[in-house]
Amino acid sequence: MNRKVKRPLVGIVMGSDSDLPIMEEAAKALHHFGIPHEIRVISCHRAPAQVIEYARTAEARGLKVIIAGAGGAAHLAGIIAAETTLPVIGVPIESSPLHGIDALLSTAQMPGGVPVATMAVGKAGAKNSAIFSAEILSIYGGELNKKLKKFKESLEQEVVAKDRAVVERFK
Ligand code: RP5
Repeated sequence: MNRKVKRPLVGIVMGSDSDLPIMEEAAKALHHFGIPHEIRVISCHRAPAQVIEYARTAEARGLKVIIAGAGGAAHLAGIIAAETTLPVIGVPIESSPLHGIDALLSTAQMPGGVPVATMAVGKAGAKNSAIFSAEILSIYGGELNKKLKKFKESLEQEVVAKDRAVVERFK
């Protein structure tokens, strides 16, 4: 699927363009699964009205999942979750002197009633946010579900290949 011609199903948002090298991992994984997506920079601290507008219009625009990556006092995912009933996945980013522990806690510690599914800090979290989106979108089966199963098998095959290489090297 080409995200330029298909209506986006997943929205990737980030607090700053400095987050892009991390959040590109999410875009790459969505591309791998053929999931149409959009990418936006919308800061909840520097442009809060835009964040609220984005969250309030997301469902009507056809989005099914929103991925929000931010660093520091990372409130982006939380504010979006406050303004939509779509599932929101938060990716904490290690951009401050506290190396992401601040973003992790502020993304994860949401008050009861406003969930944010919090991923790992950094690139692994960004990649997992896309895989988790694919899992949400594939709950009723179909092609995407088959792709996910193939992906899981490929993870095992990679480890098996690495194991063989290490065994061979230390024979
Ligand atoms: C957060 O502040 C952003 O998500 C980013 O991780 C961090 C630094 O932003 P810049 O100062 O690089 O724009 O809001």
